[in-house]
Amino acid sequence: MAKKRQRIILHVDMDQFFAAVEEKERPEIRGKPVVVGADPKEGMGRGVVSTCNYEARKYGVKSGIPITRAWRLCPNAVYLPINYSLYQKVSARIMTILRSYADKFERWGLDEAFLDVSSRVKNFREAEKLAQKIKKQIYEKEGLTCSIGVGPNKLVAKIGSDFKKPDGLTVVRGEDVKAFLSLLRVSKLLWVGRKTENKLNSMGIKTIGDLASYDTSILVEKFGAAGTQLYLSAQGIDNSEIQERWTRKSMSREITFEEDTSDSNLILETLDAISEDLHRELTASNFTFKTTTVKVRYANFETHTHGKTLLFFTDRLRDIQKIARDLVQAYLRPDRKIRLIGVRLSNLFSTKKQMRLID
Ligand code: TTP
Ligand code: MG
Repeated sequence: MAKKRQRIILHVDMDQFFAAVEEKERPEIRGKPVVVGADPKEGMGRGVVSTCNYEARKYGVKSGIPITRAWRLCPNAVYLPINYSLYQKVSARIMTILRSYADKFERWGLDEAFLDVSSRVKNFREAEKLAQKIKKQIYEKEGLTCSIGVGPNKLVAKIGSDFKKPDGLTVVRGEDVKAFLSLLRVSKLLWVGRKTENKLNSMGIKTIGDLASYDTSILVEKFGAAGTQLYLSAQGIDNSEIQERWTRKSMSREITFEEDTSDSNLILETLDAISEDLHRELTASNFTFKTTTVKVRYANFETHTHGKTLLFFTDRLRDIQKIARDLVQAYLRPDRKIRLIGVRLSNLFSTKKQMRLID
């Protein structure tokens, strides 16, 4: 009788992606700390850091912190605005390379992807060689490094790619999964956010190993259905498939205010209304989504976008509204008037097969 074959999954994550692309484009800034995001305006700027290179991370700069804080931490860094169209072009070329190595392929945002290579390699040893080959090809073609995790499922592969960064390669065989996960902090499990982490810590659960040996019934009592998910993840169990998504790219709505405004109530209410609108379109066309991006244009036409990608597809209105409200917070300033706000949902997945369109 044929034994069910173990899957072999790769997760590829580009290193310091936006900053690395910028360094590639501008040899003169190589080796310097580079911060990509809002304009720091000599410490008076608004908005956040999108990403920065490892040189800048040494000073404590990281994704998501206010640009003013980055400026205080590292005034000598090279500050660059986000050049999405450039990153999109580079991303598309990288994704084409990655796709060619996979039986099943799932792109995740601009700089990550899952590859199911189960039928292309015989074992983890060969998978490791394949991963090296992929790293080499991306480096030769694009001059960029990435980190790769190889594991028996998406969960382990994803944690693996983050394990040794930059330019890392981490291979975790099925039999090593529990030992590999056990010493990592619970926050490495992707759906453990700050709140869940605090709650787990207060229960004495710090590492994934602590979680794995915890009483499941108490987890379910405290976290509901998510408790079971937490427990399974802690065991390194994840049966989710790599999903090729043949889908529309995005749907979006934006509104220009009658009069430029800094009234946060008005702005948040408008954002809720846009979210409702999008939610109607989403459900009417049977889509779910993973990425929410808000767009803010100030009175002087300075425009910012900021996005968040969830681990799972959702179509709930409250997810759209909550994420959009969270994302817009960084741009609400009593002293700055907003001209336009918008929301875009992307990473869409059609729940109706016949409606899937070629991406
Ligand atoms: P990440 O893969 O999280 O970060 P990174 O590639 O810059 O660095 P690392 O080496 O740690 O992987 O995100 C990919 C890109 O997405 C990143 O280059 C910029 C963008 N991004 C934002 O715009 N805002 C954010 O809050 C984050 C986390 C990323
Ligand atoms: Mg990355």
